Amino acid sequence: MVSDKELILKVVLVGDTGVGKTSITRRFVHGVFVEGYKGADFTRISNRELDFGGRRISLSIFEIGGQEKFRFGENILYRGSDGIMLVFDITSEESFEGLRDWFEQIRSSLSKDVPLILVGNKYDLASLRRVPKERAVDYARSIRVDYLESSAKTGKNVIMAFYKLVEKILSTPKYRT
Ligand code: G3D
Ligand code: MG
Repeated sequence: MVSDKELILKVVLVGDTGVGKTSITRRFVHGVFVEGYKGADFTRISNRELDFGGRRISLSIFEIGGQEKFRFGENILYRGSDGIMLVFDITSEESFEGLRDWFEQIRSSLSKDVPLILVGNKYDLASLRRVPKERAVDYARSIRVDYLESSAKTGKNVIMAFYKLVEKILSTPKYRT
């Protein structure tokens, strides 16, 4: 039976505190950037509907709070995830180094074939860059994921990052039509 039922996908943003998970999500959901918005880095959920090649999709966007990094082994917050956006800040080497622990946690919590994308945020601050693009590209290659640089401030590549992730999710056997 053909159904026009909305497909609900759970996507999760992870990365150290301050990398811009909330700002990326706000940019994507509300189209705005709120300067100097000091939100606590808690786990949050928001939603956005989108049309993907005629398919109605409702994205449940989870931001996993920075403090969750210190939980070792399986983390139930990932349960049911369809895709993961691994975020760091290109002006913070520490946030890039932090990816290792996040990646390990994802691997302990989810099956290996859950789609993942790596995002280097704060591209508008490229003059303060601490993580050379080649380094990020090399890392992305080593974990076999795509790499994008975004700015929640200007909006660059924010929609693209979500679309690329959704595209990857929809190409997995679970969702392929
Ligand atoms: P988090 O949810 O990952 O913890 P936030 O990160 O979204 O709260 O962002 C942390 C800080 O980085 C915020 O600044 C926010 O405005 C800033 N930020 C997020 N994305 C960008 C970006 O693309 N460019 C620039 N220039 N700044 C960004 P404050 O000052 O509130 O700490
Ligand atoms: Mg946050």
